[in-house]
This record gives sequence, C-alpha cells and structure tokens, in this order.
Amino acid sequence: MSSGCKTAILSVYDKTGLLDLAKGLIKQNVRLLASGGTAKMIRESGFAVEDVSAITHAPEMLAGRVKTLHPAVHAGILARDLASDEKDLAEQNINKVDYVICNLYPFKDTVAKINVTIPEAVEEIDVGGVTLIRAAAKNHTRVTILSDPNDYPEFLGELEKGEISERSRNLYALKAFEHTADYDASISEFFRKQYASDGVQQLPLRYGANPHQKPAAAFVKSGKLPFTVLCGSPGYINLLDALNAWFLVRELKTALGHAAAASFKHVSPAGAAIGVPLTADERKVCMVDDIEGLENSPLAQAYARARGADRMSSFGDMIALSDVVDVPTAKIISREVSDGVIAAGFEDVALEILKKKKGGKYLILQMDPEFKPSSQESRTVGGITLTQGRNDVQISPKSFTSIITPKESAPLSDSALRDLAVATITLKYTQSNSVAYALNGQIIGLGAGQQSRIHCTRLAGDKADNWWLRFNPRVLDIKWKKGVKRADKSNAIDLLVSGELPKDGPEREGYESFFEEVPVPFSEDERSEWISKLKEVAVSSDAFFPFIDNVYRAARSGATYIAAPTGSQNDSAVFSAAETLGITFIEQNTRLFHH
Ligand code: 93A
Repeated sequence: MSSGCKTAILSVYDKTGLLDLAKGLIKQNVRLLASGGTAKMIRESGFAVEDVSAITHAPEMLAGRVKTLHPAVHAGILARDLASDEKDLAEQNINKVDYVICNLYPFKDTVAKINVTIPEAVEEIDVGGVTLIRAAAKNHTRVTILSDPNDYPEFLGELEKGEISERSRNLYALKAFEHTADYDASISEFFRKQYASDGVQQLPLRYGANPHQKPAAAFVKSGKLPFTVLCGSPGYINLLDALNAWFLVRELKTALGHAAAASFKHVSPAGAAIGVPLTADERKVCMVDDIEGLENSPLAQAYARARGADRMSSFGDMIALSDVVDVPTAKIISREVSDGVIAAGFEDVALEILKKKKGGKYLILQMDPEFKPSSQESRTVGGITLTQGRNDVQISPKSFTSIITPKESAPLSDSALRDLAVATITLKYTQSNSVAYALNGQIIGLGAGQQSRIHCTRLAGDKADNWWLRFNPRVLDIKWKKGVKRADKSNAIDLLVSGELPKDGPEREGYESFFEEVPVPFSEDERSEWISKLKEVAVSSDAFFPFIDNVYRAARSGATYIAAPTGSQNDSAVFSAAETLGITFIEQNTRLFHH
C-alpha cells in the first residue's frame, strides 16, 4: 500500500460507535488496520479492514496477550517527520500510522466484582493497548489518538474538512494520558490492597468519617507509612486527628525547644502546650496533682496542660506527644477517657500501661520522628481533585517582631513571644476561622471552625474565662463526694464556672449530687471581677480582624498581646482600639487558614 494514503490502527474493547467511525474513515480514504475482535466486527459489517498482522507479519499470540506489540506498529506510530526517521522506516518497509483508536480492557469493572481472583484481574491488565495509546499520545504533533468513543463524531467532522487541528490533537493526547494514568492507578490500587495491606504501605481502616463509609484505607504511593500501629485499630478520623496533631507538636517542639503535647478532637486541637513546669494550682486545675514524677517530665507537663485547658472538649481525645512517652505521661493518659495516642516512641513500662486501656483496644501509634511531609498536598471532593503546596511557613518567636502598637514598644518578653508562638502554631492546625488565647506555654482558649471571626474570638475568650475561673479558690477547694468520675467533675466544674448552671430542676439536682458541700454559684459580678484579674494573655488570629469588636472581646479576657495578619479596611481602627486598651498589637504577616 502506498504511503500516500493515511493509516489508522483500531483496537478497542468498548466497540461503541466503532462502525460509524470505520465508515467515516473509509469515506476519507483512510486505510484501516485492526486487532482481532475489532477487525472482525468491522469486516462483518461489510467495511474494508486489514488485520494488524498485514503489517506485522506475525499472528496474534498467547491467547491475545500479544496483538499489536510489534515494531511495525510502534515505529509507524512513533516516527516523526524527520529524514532520519523516514530513513529508518524505509529500511524496514514500515508505513507511518496517522490515527490510533484504542480503549482498554475493563480492569476497573473486573476488580469491582466481589471475590475477583488475582489471575482474573491480571488477565484484564492491558499492555498493548496502553502502549498504543501512550505512543500515539507521545507523538501527538503528528498522530491523533482517540481513546474515548464520545470523541468520534467530532473527529470525523474535522476529518471531513481536511486535517485534524493541532488543538484537537493536543486535547486528545491529554485525554489519552489521563486515561492511561487512571488505568495504572487502578491497577496499583488493586495490587496495593492485595500485596501491601499489612499496615506497612497501606492500612485498611474500619470505616471512613462514618460507619457506613466503606471501604476506607490510609496509604502512601511508595515506601512505608510513617507510623506503626502498636495497639488498636485506627479509624479515619483518628488518623486525621493523629497526623495533624503530630505535625503540630513537632512544630511546637522545633520552634520552642520544649517537649510538646496536643489533645485533638474533630481535627482541631482541644488543647496544645509545651512542657512548662506547673504551679501547685495548675496541677490541681489540670487534675494531675497526684501524678508522681510529673515535675521531672516535661512531656507529662505538656500533656497535663494540653488536656487540662478544656477538659470537656478533650473527652475522648486523640493525643500527640513530641517525645518518647514516659511513665508519668502514660499514667496521666491511663485514667482519662481518650481514643488514642501518637508519639515519637514509648518506654516499655509506659507502653504496657497504655496497652491496658480500653480493654486492650486503645489506639497506640508510633510515629517516625524523622518523617518529612511532602511539599504538595491533594484531596478530592466529589471526585474533583484539589492540590496545594503544603503550609510549610515556619512560625517561631522571631515571627513577632513587627510591633504596630504601642509605637515606642520595647521588644516583647520571652514569655510573651513563647505564648504568641504557641497560639499561632496551634492555629496552623486548627480548622478556620480560628482564634487562640495562650498563657504559660499553653492554649487556654481556642475558637475553631466558626464562619465569623468575632464568634471565634468570643468562643476562645469564653473558654479562656472558664479556664481562669477554675483557679478561683471556690473551684480549687471543691469537696467532691467519693467516687465521682473525672469526666463528671469536669462537667460539673464547667456548669459552675460558665454561668450555665440552671436555677433548679433535674440537671441542677444531678449537679448538686456530686458535691460533699455544694459550692455557691458565682454571681455575675464575682465572675467579672475574677476574670478582670486575668492578664498577660497572648491572642493570635489566623487572619486579619475585620472589625474592632474582636479587640474589645480579647481585652475582656486578659489579652495583653495580639498577633494577627493585617490587610483589613479597618486595620487602623483595630490598631487604635488596641492602643487605647493598652494591648501590644503585632503584625504576624502570614495568613494561616487551615481546612
Ligand atoms: O493483551 S494485550 O495487552 N496485548 C496486545 O498486544 C494488545 N493490543 C491491543 N491487549 C491488547 N490490545 C487491547 O485489545 C486493546 O487495548 C483493546 O482493548 C483490545 C481490543 O481487542 P480486540 O480487537 O481483539 O477486540
């Protein structure tokens, strides 16, 4: 056959639209070469078609495993309009191929069947078709690749008018590359499940966000997962919490040089802290005054603070610990209601203590402390993939040097810089919008996931107030009845300090039943007076304050320092409100939204 006419190779599993396409190609005087089943269907409909063997001079072999894999096919597709390529083709008596029409064996449909065997799946791995598609897509400056039957009519329309345009060839090539990439991804996903679902590269999860969301898994595309399951079986939210919490404590430790802990719930911290030694009152408030060895364990102090900040929110938490877990830390965890822990390692005795929790089902994850997250992140929403660079901005005490008010400010104290760093790093791992209040190396109030910033500022401020009211002697000196559970104590204290205590009724009766001596409720004046003693609080916001109300609210809960990005139309009003209230306002110039 002369090289004057164009040549198409057709090899399709899905034969939708094939005959119309063949007819249209023949009408344009295109020579058709096709693999076995494709040729048969065209021929039986009365159209002229040759078998691929007409150019390969080799039969289809190995029960169809080798159909189109041959230099006569692939050199014809891959040849460019170059003299050297033309010479090579002429020497081998090979003609150029201009159009490739191919779609692949239905691997995805096959493996979706229940109880599919590995040999069944293997037979559905298309080799020759992928090679046809890839070769044609590679050479798309000259060759047109059709991998989707939906494109046939448009292709024929263009062909009738003459040549296939560069734009069409480009778009068909892109579609072809997406097609083979998706195909290969489904093959590796199948084999990952078969060969690597042992928790090393892939970990099957009980279910996704809810029990009906199955199947669920965590995996990496190469290498090993950076954590090992030492006990229990993680759920999807456990891992979302554990991994976010881990990156938070790593970052706190790197930035501040102290052991760090976080207590996570629903992918936001309930508390986060570094290991600043606790005062006697702090030990009581955090309910750790009886823990032996606490004063010698920065990690235990960090977790005591993280768990003690907002005990109600921490109920059933996922814990992250930056260091190797020691016995005092394990003892604190052992008596709290908690879902699991991720840490850099575990001392033997500490591990034994933790393994006894939840009847042996407590989730214990050991994280590789050297693990470096990838710089690019992606997720899908309804099948649409979103990608972004990881938020790898480094926050440290050095991030708070740009003081806006007061104009003549001395540099901030180390403790102020520390607390601003704790608050701001915590925001990096808190669902936005978010505002954090910090003191003594720990979060004392966090407002997460509110659509309005003032609601975050209020929520965080209310939590900070409640935390501070727990230092009131009336709370510190509570006489509990014997046997009251820790969680019930936390709930009762919350009712007492929050001002939410009902005047009467069954809730009030239940509340009063916990005490040996029922504490006198706080009057509004008593609350305000006590809260007015809260000072030196560092407040950070993940984005600018759009209105001055945030500054006023923060001031009512002891804010002495506020760090936030700027850029609001109301910046100057925000700065002057801070100045009037005696608050040092620091520009933290990176927005830190997190979702
Ligand atoms: O088994 S294969 O990987 N070996 C091949 O050489 C080959 N060439 C094309 N499968 C191969 N194909 C595939 O055959 C195509 O991707 C297409 O899905 C199918 C069409 O086969 P038939 O024309 O016999 O119906």
